Amino acid sequence: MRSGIVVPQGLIAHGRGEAFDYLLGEETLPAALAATYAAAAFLLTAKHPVVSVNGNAAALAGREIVNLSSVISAPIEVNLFHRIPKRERLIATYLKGLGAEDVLGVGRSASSTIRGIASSRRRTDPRGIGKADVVLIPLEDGDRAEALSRDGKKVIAIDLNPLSRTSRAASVSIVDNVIRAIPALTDASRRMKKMPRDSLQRSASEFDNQRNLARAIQEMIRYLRGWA
Ligand code: PTJ
Repeated sequence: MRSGIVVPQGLIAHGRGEAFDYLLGEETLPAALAATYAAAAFLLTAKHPVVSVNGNAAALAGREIVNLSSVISAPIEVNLFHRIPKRERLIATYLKGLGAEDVLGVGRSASSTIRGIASSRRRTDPRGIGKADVVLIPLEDGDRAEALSRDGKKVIAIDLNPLSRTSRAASVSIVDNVIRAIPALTDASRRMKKMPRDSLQRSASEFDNQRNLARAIQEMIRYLRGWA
């Protein structure tokens, strides 16, 4: 936050996430793993997959995001709620320093818009989220997930809160901490790359996000019962 990557509000977002992480024992539960495989299937069969990054995601898992983007051959796009040109450039430079080849969405390159969003997050890069069919959004609030879905894009969310609007609106919600979820998604993608395309498409289409979210909540309840 002091270097300007994360905004002060991001610390509150982080705390919200940590509270939920305690409710699942700070580990990856089976529902999150099932969602991770479905997410890998969506990303590997996408025509234009994109990884969207905000300040929190960059600070928590910048290196892991760069690795994932290279394994799934998807560009990274900076998309900020608190959009300030200097901050966009700072995050892009930070990610490039971690090995990202190109980072989209910076400055004037974010010239297309997502309908139905009031915040600056509506601005997207036509080479990235603008033309994407699958968008990975680690850690953010709900309006954009809903708008992207309305635009016909498949949204993969990573959100520790299974009740959030983002989790509810996404096609695949990984209820886990980004610091565990992104390396797990990278591993799954690396292994699943070898699978035939039709079997990946089947895995993607058979995934039922609402049912898997219910399973994540049940897993939290089971974990808490162990304490009660
Ligand atoms: O960098 P900017 O300008 O785009 O600002 C982004 C923030 C994070 C400030 C903004 O998107 C925000 O306020 O988000 P919310 O509404 O707090 O939503 C964040 C969601 O991420 C919540 O549902 C949290 O439970 C969840 N979350 C927080 N930390 C983690 C997390 N999910 C996964 N892993 C985490 N480490």
